[in-house]
Amino acid sequence: MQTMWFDACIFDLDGVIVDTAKYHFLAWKRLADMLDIPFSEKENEKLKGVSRLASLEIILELSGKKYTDSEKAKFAEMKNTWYVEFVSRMTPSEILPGAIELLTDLKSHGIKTAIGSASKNTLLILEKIRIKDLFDTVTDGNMVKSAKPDPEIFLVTASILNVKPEKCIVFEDSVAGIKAAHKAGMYGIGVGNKEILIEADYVINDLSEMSFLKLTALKTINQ
Ligand code: B16
Ligand code: MG
Repeated sequence: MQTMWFDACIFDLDGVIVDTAKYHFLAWKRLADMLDIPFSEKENEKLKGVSRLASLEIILELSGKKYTDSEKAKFAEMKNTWYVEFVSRMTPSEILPGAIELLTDLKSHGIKTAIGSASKNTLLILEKIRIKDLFDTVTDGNMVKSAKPDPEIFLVTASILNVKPEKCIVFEDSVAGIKAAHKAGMYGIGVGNKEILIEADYVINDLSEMSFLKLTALKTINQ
């Protein structure tokens, strides 16, 4: 059998498989409005791929005020309750273009697939969109201590899959996620805007632009 330069593909969830970023934004915006903090889509970009508490810190910094840890915990819980209300109404129709086709293609060629998401709501989302069977493993924010751009989430995923980091490809929509992939020693494909994902090794608009065959041609290895 031909040796591939990659053995596994790790997919971020929010912004790659589903567009939950819009629900995160609506829930954070509600909190920001409640606290009189100016918050727009532009500031929201910085929250992509970042953990819940780190996202809250970024928003609270915009207020210039200090909050206690118990206030912060309460705000994070409020935001999550609103977010979960949106997510609970999700259906498989919200799976982004090309996701099912690419996952099926990869599996038919023996490539391992995984989710590597910072979200603690990953399992709920996967259940709602009924796609979990297409992944060999799911690693989420409940399983790691450090959030992206720390590489922990991707290194844990690679270790569960029993694949070397250098043989993993990460699909990410966030700057923090591409940094995390690189720190893990993995190839990082940006999904989204080229001007934002400048550090990515390659950028696509969505997963419908990628296939097993295209991936094999992306990088040649000297061995
Ligand atoms: P939760 P990903 C990330 O998911 C989101 O991009 C980020 O905006 C969110 O704050 C984070 O999950 C935590 O989500 O509050 O549901 O635990 O992009 O890594 O799939
Ligand atoms: Mg994401």
